[in-house]
Amino acid sequence: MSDKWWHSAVVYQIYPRSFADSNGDGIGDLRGIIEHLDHLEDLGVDVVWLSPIYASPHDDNGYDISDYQAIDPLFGTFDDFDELLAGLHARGMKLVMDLVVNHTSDEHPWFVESASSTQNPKRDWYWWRSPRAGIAPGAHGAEPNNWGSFFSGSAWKLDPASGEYYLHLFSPKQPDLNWENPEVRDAVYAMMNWWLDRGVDGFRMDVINFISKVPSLPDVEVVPGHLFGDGYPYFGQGPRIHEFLHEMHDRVFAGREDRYLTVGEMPGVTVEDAQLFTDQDRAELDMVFQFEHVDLDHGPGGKWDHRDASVLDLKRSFGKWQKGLAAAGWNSLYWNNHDQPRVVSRFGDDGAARHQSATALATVLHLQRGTPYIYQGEELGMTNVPFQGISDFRDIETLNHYSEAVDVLGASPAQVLAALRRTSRDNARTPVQWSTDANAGFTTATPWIQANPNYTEINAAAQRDDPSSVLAYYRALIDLRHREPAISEGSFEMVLPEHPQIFAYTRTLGDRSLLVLVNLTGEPAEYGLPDAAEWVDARLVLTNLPGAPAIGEGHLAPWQALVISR
Ligand code: TEU
Ligand code: CA
Repeated sequence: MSDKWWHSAVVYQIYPRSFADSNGDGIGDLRGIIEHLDHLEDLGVDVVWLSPIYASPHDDNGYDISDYQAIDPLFGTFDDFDELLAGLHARGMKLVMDLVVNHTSDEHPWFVESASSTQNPKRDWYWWRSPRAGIAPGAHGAEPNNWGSFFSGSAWKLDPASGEYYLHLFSPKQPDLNWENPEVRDAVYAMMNWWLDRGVDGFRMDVINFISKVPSLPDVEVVPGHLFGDGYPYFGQGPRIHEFLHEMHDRVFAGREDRYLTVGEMPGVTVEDAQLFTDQDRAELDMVFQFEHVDLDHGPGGKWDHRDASVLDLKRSFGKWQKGLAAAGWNSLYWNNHDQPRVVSRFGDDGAARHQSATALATVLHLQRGTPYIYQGEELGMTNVPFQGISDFRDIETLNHYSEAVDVLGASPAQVLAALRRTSRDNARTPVQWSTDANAGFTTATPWIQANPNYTEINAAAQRDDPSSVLAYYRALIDLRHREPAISEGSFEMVLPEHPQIFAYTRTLGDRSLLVLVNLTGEPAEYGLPDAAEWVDARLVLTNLPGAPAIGEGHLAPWQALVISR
């Protein structure tokens, strides 16, 4: 495996709407990011992944794009964009844009033309189908197939003018592009090249494993009690997915690939698929976001049906992906993003042991083999939010789930709200907590979504100069990755695989080894190393609990992380 620059890089995800508001409209913007570049440089991250800033009706907070080559005025202008890009590059940081090309907005001119008539030359740029035979258009069951949308309801919307339906795996305002059509692919590649020619450094590709569908769009099994089924077998890793991604690589990145980072967001992808997607010899993608570890606490009923995930569950999942992509391919490493609840509330302890558990979880993730991603506010130990009622939420997925569960399926509002508080994407979307100023220093206006009330304790200003802060610990982890080739290039070996509390592994490169030992529980943990003699002269590299028991004593305090080297 040749050393790629992103092996030692750390990526920071910015969800611009919630990062920093510079013009007092309550919504984050590009100038707000420019005003906080020092925070990113001080943290030491190498790449910024910027969630969509393009023209959008904001039905799904910008993941519904109406012009791929325009900056939405909410976020600013191209002058602001160029200043941000120059500011990042001047600080030695790169900018990766969010590529959302499984679907557009229904207000994109491509869709407006496509929907204007069944004869329009762009009709076949989207998935239009006639109603199911014998059922009146608009009646339940008339949809061309029985797939459900990720945002509740059918994956089809009827266009009364033409009497045909169009496919939307997400919101009705996010019609799926038809990648079978070479004109669609040509237009996407041209747009990607336009952004690369502007100087951006790669793309995070939204649900890119959905772009190849089985063209016959077959029906699926519908679970009793549900109105629609899961079409994933026919749109997840479809028949032409590798062909399309290889073609994209050829048409956009070939000849200059070492400059760029490409990461494909792939819900449901298996490690076997990821081996194919990320094998550099196949010239498809550099890495993927897999979802196995963030689906571990989903019960049989899906994300809103909680089950407790154990430390062993987490170890087995991460261990499988480390092993699966060891020889070829590459892992992305993440706990958080704009779709996931905050990890310290999810797999840690956001109460008394918030600091310890946040830093323990960060240690487990950052020292694995792969490229770590930090989501805005994670470096501060930001937590889930004590949302009171449904009016506190903003996310379309959350609001649609509430109305379907309560209004259609008759579920108890209190039960559904409890599930939303635990799992809603809005937990990740409240303002970054900069200071104890009003609204966490995010805005001088009323923010588009409330700030977490705990900003008075958890904020960047309180941590910036505190060497014992979560922020300082993240800086140390990033610095270690930059300094230690055994972390960026070394092999990974799980240690104590069956220990129910301790997530432990070694990283080895040549005669250099590091041992990472993390107690991922709130109880003390005892352990015995199989090769203890080899670590007797080990040197302490990093710990999240200075003064706690050091290596060789066979026990770890609650949430204690130890990194030692020999
Ligand atoms: O997310 C796709 C995806 O996997 C999410 O629908 C995720 O499964 C869900 O939120 C968790 O239940 C991408 C973007 O990250 C997300 O913000 C968009 O809403 C979605 O695609 C559509 O663009
Ligand atoms: Ca603003």
